[in-house]
Amino acid sequence: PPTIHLKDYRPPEFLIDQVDLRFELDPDTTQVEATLAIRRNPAATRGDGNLRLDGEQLELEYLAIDDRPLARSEYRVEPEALILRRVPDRFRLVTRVRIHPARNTALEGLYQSGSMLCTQCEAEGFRRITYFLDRPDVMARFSTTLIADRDRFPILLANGNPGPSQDLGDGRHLARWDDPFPKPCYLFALVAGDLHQVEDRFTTASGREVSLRLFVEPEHHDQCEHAMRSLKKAMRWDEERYGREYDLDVYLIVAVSHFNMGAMENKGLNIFNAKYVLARPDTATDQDYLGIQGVIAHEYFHNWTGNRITCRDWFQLSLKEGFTVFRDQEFSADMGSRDVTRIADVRNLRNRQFPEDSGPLAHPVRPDAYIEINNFYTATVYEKGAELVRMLATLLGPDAFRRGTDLYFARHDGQAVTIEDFIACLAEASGRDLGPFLRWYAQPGTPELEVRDQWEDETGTYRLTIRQRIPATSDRPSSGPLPIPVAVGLLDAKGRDLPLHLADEPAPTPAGTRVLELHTDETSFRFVGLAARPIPSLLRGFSAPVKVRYDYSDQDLVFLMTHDSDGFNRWDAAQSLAQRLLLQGVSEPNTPLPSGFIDAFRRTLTDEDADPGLRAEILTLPSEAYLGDQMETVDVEGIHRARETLIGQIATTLRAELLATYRANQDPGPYRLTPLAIGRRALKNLALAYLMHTSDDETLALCQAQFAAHQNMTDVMAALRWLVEAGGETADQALDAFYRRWSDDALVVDKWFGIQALSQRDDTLLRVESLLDHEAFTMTNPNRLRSLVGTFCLMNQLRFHAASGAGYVFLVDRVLELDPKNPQIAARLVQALAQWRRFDETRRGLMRGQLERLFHTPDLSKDVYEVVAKTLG
Ligand code: BAL
Ligand code: ZN
Repeated sequence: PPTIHLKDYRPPEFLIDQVDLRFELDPDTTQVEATLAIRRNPAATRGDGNLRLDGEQLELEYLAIDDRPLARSEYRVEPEALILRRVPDRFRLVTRVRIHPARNTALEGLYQSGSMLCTQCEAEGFRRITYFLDRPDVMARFSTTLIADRDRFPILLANGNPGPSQDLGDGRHLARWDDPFPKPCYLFALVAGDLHQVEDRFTTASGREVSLRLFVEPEHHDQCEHAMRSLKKAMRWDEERYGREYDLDVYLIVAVSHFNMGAMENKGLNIFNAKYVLARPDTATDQDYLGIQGVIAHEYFHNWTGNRITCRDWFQLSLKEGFTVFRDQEFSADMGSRDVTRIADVRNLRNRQFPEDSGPLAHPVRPDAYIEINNFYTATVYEKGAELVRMLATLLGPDAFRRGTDLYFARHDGQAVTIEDFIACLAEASGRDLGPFLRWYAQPGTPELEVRDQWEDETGTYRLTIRQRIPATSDRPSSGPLPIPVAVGLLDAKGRDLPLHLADEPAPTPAGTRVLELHTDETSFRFVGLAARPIPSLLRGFSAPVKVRYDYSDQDLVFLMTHDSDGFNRWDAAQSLAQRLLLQGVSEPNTPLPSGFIDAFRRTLTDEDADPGLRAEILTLPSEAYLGDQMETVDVEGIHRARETLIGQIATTLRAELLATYRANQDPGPYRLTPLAIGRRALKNLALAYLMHTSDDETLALCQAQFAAHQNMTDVMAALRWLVEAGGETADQALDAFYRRWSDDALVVDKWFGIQALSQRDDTLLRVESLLDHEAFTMTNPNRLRSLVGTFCLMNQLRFHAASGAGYVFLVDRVLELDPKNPQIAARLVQALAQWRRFDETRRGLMRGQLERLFHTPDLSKDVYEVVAKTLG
């Protein structure tokens, strides 16, 4: 398959100003008539006079230019295109095609989910609906007419504002929608179904009344409140933080059961994976609630960062995704605990993006080549992209950053633009030269900062020297030094922040954090006026997506973990120390713990003054996969053993404190979603996890009681997790009871599959294999597939990487089964093998064998082919 390159970008030769779509909807065969007002683009160079429209799996029935049906000699149909010969400079094209939603298992274009019909067009799904210039820099006004059976599809939705509707008298009805805002076709959407509607209202800052409507399958009518509340908060926040108002009369969200991604920001009609809409305290965990709040906000924020201003081409994907993730992260931080939110975001980055950035699928935040764009909806484009925008915000400061985004919205509204356009607005508004910052968008790999320091007692001077090192990637020279904001604080022996006085400045800045800027390979900062050698707190709040190397002693880390005023760095110090101990434990299993470690754990556990959510994070050990990523060669069993040993030591030594913490954080009251309530549940369940490590009768009874009490899904899942891990009859009984209770709620059943796939028991693969035959398992629902197969292969390092290689065979069997049906999800699963070179020789060989088995399969999708080819290298 061909590779598409950024350097080959050319403006479109033709533009489309107006699109009128008419759908006669039916799951088996839907007829789509498109009327396109097309004209030559004056800004583009003239080609051969032909017009090539994208189209896949379309059955062409009718084709006319300016009302004149075309003769066979005037056009050609190819598998992925319709080519019109010698078209006029301006004309009206009418096409009519037939498509088959019920047969669409790829879930791109128009497809059936349960009894409803819905669409997913990003990135290139619109070409499966009608012939079109399916590229984001072609922006058109759309009107959509939907015709369908009134009983089966009483609700008919599309983008924009509702227009007239009509009963057609033959059992069918018609609805019309008009979107006044020009948009690329990837933002097109329609939904038809028999859905329950929840309605609310929002008055924008300028007094515009907006009707907010959430549509769900009828049985979920009582799981919508949280999503609606989150939407209203997000709308207000975007007005206050970015001056962005909503612009249509209605804002629609539809929850669907079959969805490849999390959600989709279609103009005025967001389509969501039901997982990111539905919640009730007894069905959804705290993490689900927070995920919904974040994704609802994310899709809403896209209305400005993505829709009103979109991407010129798909290489610019991070223009909308990086910025929008940054916006949703900040929203979540404002709604909850800022430290805990930041920790979760950074953990996610380190667990998912760092490995990606050092492996065979590494790519810059703005990739320069792809085979299948669906493979680039990655942690790098999204989460590292968000870190880049965060650094820009840090470098500019809040006022200049806001001036810059205001300028961006004013200047580029209604346009399809590039990352340079965005950076230019920030540069202009701040007066800063951000040219070098663009290197961040072109440079793959995680930079490292080597930090050295020097103390001069006689002058009270402390010097920090920071060298940046950009990892070499095989095919790319380093692009030069990166601008890096490094937030630091200096602590005195009591743990207080010191005033920071740089030698070349007239006066110190007040005690606290300040941002040092790196612009060259190596930079020194001289702090003066200090009474004693300080302890540095580096990269506070994770001010840049880098790895810091500084030679902290164990005692320094214990000190920072218990004293740093920066909550994020307290966590990070604990992580560094735990990582050090665990990796030592892998190579030398009987090394005693450093003095003060358990004590620091105890103090954190019992520190009633600190945020319980933050305490829970500090006391959570790094995951096995993360530890693996820190090793030259991943020692699967060694890591597991070391981690279990440390958990055991903590659980045994601190048993009394853990029990007391568990009891003190029980909350018999109604479920609340405050940061404090969430934090207390997290701390209690962390204590339970440690206690269940020994699973004696007392803790087993606690765990069973928590499971049976069914206070809320957070507590139930925490208990079930450890009951399953304990195994035996209690595990089976709990799993049976859970399934019986929830077999009608698909999202809860997903949890049931997931928890079994996550188990570290040695029969997990056998269990997962037998669950493939369970009545509730299906490969055709992406959530279900991810919950069982995805969880096992991507989140269970110990069992997926069993030395026998059985996990690898299992994975590739599933990928081969799935690829012809849903290549997008198949390609995601293959990524479980991306790190194959990092394992021992035996596992390497086994993984390579399975990758080659895939590679030699005929008719592989572009999606899977690209991942496999790059992974094999
Ligand atoms: N645009 C794809 C889904 C999302 O990032 O919101
Ligand atoms: Zn997005």
